[in-house]
Amino acid sequence: MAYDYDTQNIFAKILRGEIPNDTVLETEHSLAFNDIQPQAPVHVLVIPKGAYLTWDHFAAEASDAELADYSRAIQAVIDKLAIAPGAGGEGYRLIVNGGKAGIQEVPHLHTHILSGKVLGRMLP
Ligand code: DGP
Repeated sequence: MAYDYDTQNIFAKILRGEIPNDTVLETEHSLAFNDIQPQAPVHVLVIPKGAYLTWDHFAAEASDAELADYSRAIQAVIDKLAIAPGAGGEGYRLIVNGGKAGIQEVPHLHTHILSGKVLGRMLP
């Protein structure tokens, strides 16, 4: 499978420190920061530090360490913000858009974590 990763995408620039970000949490292989156009009171993006275009690219080529780190980083944000129902929070939604049909705007894998309001139904 060929994955055409663009090293000039905005999240690659954030990872290189070329543009600033509002960091929520950083791990060895992942970075979480606040979305610049929040769609909810909590809107955090979690990205792998590796050059992965989409979820399928990441799942195919990331190491076990990167895969584990990424899922744990997402959970670490959920824990840090205390949004999990099990932790007394209001709940949350995770979204990963992939490619054209998924309306992925930034071509570097990212998971949206949304919370802080009732989000409404969103399956098409
Ligand atoms: P998506 O449609 O899934 O590719 O969402 C891209 C998200 O990235 C969107 O919610 C806005 C956010 N975003 C775009 N540019 C920047 C940026 O420069 N900084 C931050 N923090 N977020 C950005």
